[in-house]
Amino acid sequence: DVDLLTVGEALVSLRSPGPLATGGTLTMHLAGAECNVAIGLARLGHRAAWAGRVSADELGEFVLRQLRAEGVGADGAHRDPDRPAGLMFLERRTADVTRVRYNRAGSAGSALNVDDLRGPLAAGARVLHLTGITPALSESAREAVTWAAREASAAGTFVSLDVNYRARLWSRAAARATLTPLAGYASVVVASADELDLVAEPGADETTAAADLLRRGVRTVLVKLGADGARAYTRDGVTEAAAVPVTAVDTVGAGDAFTAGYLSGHLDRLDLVDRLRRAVALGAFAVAAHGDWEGLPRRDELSLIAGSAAG
Ligand code: KDG
Repeated sequence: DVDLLTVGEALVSLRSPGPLATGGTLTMHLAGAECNVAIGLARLGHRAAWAGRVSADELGEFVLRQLRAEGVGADGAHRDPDRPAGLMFLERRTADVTRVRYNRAGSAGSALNVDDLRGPLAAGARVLHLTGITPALSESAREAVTWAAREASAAGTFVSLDVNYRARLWSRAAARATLTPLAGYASVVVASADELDLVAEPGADETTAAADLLRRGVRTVLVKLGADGARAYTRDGVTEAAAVPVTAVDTVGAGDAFTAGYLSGHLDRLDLVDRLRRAVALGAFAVAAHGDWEGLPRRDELSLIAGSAAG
């Protein structure tokens, strides 16, 4: 058994320090929300595994090497001989504005299907982590994620869902139609405030949406508030955590780091307040460094950022 299994699309991210249209030097990085979470957990010493499809070329090899270098199990990765790697371009337009574009339609990752996940799921995991990105990629990916959530929850596995709405991939209505039922399989749902109504009634406010999720069996609803920290709703009420004040240089990946911190706390059986403290600490590490996951801490570095839940 691994501690955490996650499934999704690993992207090759090409970063430009200035406007893409003017060209110049790009740097190549691994990206993908689920990979970021897996790396966050592996850095903290948990056994994390990732499953998905990668291209059968150098870019697919790059993805696997990066995952392995970070200690993430990738035995559940399928190499797709027919489809290319999904790409993400990140251009820095101003000191604090970055713009993202995807070249991922028809990618290897988007061809994920139920059969790809049978082996990894059967191998067992304490936590199955899913995001609302993967089901937006294709019909087979949507089926695969829904199947995995249903199987894992029926087997009593702790399922985590980060809504992660991506407007470039699907409409809010399409996302709601898939993600609302998906959330019903989850033990923990993570969302930013403006994503909550994608897993509840359209237009539901935060309290109503959280209450609705708890009624449907979700144990914890986590609302990410960025620089304002986070709120957790459980049957026992609402718990708040302040963000750790740091200078933010790159917010991409912060939500994934937050989720990784929370799930690490869950695996370590911390209480809610300490799970949230670890979540906001990892969020702070992520925003204070460039890259989706490069700045995430090892366990002995947790205490580097004041206020973080060490140990
Ligand atoms: O959360 C960071 C992700 O957005 C990034 O790594 C790319 O997975 C990604 C996506 O689909 O946007």
